[in-house]
Amino acid sequence: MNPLTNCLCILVVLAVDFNSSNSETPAICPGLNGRDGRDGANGPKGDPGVRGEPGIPGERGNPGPPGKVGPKGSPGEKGIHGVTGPTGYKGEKGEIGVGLPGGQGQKGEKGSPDVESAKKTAALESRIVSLEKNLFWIKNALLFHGGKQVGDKVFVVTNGGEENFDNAQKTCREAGGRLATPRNAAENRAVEGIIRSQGDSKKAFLSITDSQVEGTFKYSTGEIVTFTNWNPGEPNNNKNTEDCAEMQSNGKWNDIPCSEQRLVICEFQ
Ligand code: FUC
Ligand code: CA
Repeated sequence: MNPLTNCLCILVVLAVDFNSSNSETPAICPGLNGRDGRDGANGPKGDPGVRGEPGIPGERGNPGPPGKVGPKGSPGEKGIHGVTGPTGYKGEKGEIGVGLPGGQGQKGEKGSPDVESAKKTAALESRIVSLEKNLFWIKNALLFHGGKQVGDKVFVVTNGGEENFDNAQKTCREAGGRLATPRNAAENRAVEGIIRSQGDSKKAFLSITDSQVEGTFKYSTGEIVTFTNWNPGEPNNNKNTEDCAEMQSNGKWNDIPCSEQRLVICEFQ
């Protein structure tokens, strides 16, 4: 049957079916297709397929979040020694040390008399230079501390304490000097200046007494004094008790009892 014929048959069937409840198929048309049959039972499992070709690799994904900090690694091997740095600045000069005297050197060989004496002379000269240096700074220290120099004599007052004549004399002798003995106007002025530096009412003993012969004043060396600067009317041996001499802050002298307490000014020469 061609499609047109078949279509007409369907129309006819539909028309007949529409006017009659009889579902019997008229003989003039071929029957309609039946309903689909039920699904058949599952077939047997197929053979495994052939492994396909590997696909094309996908695009690289975004980097993931940073991972946790890992445990501390063990120390690495010691590196190679670095390049030596530049030399540092020179340090400040240190304080003068106090060395112990060195041991005695070995005895030298005997030289000729000329060589021996030249060596001795050189050694002595070296010692003189050293002594002169010491003398220079010792004198400077004394002058710095209120001492006064006249020629090669230096006058120095003790710590300001006052003593009787015997003790004052002892103090100066123990220091390697003697009580002040001004032998001229310049030396007198030097002692006067030191007394004034201690106060206008201060007075100091001089190394001059008339203990041996009343009225005859002598230095501690036993010589009779050749220079004096007595106050008018002095020495008067007041109350017959005055055998020692003092200098007042005006530079003038007066005789007083040796038991009095006075400043101690020593001279070193
Ligand atoms: C004068 C001095 C004495 C004493 C007396 C207070 O007579 O001559 O030495 O200083 O004053
Ligand atoms: Ca007197």
